[in-house]
Amino acid sequence: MNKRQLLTRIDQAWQALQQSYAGLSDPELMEPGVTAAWSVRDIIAHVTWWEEEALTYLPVVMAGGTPPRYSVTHGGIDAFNAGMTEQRVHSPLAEVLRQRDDVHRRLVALIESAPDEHFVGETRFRRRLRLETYGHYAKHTQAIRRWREQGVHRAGAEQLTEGAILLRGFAAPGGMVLLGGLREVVTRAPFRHMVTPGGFRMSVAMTNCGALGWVTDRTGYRYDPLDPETGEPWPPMPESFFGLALDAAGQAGFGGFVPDACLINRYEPGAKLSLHQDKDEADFGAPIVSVSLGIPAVFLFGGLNRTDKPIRVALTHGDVVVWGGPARLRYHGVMPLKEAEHDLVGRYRINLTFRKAG
Ligand code: MD3
Ligand code: FE
Repeated sequence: MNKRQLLTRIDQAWQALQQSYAGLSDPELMEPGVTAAWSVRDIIAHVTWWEEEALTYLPVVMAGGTPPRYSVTHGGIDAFNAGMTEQRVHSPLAEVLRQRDDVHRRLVALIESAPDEHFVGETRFRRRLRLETYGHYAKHTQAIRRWREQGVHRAGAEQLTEGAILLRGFAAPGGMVLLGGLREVVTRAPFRHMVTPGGFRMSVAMTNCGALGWVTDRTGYRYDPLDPETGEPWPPMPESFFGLALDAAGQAGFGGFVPDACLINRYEPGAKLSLHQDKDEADFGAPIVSVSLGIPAVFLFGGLNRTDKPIRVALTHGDVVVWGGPARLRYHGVMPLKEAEHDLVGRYRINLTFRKAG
């Protein structure tokens, strides 16, 4: 395993850990009892504490020195862990989360800058890194998953399946601002009915904003920096769109999500979207954030095979779903819309999907 592979492994273990508590509310993150008396917040603080330990001593190891044993510095591992919990117990959640990101970023930077010699074979550097960081993320990930499966109730956030987090009404307070942004986008890139490679006109009207736009025509599907109707770049993503996508992804545990594409779908009653996978994007590690506005729809959420029986989820104005991790490549679609009318949006359903396409 070279440095790149090691960084990938660390990142995967790290993302899995973030996923395990995605969608939990602040009070839920503070609930004791996940691992013994520890809350998710305590577990995060614990992991961060160990990463800080690695940050302190890995440079010593790299310089050829021998870091002190835990028994010397902290009276043994159990005492170390207990002392950590004691110290962090009063730090506010926001502070713990800030530290989590800050320390982890510094750890990754340290590994990136470490000379290659430390990655050849089972070096002291590698051993110490594994024991103090990624080697024990999985244990905590599993503990949090098990705790959640035991049926915790969350207000507002609902896990549909692993990796699919429904934030009911999340976008509703900003609905009018979003629709203002949409108006600006469609004056420059109007809704149009695209044609599939098979020659069918889609019942859903589409447009895009952001650096890349999803398009389909007789030649196939692709992301394109230019709107084929105008030859111009797609309109920029309105700030309200971008901010919402980041907030929702953050709520669902995808802190670093930076979308470069927003596909906008417009459904009239009767319009539908057949079961499909979203796989034209470059990086399936990034989630997709979808925002529903206007009249309600029944969303179909299937499995990894087209023939897997989908579950049905009613999505209505303001609902946001974040699809990541194991849910990212599931088949999904939208049932034909029923006739309805919405106060702000009229006889339409608008769906924004934010993606990292390039
Ligand atoms: C599940 N749009 O534009 S958004 C699409 O409501 C699309 O307009 C639907 O599917 C709509 O491609 C659904 C929800 C969605 C988007 C991407 C997903 C669900 C997903 C990717 C993987 C799994
Ligand atoms: Fe899709």
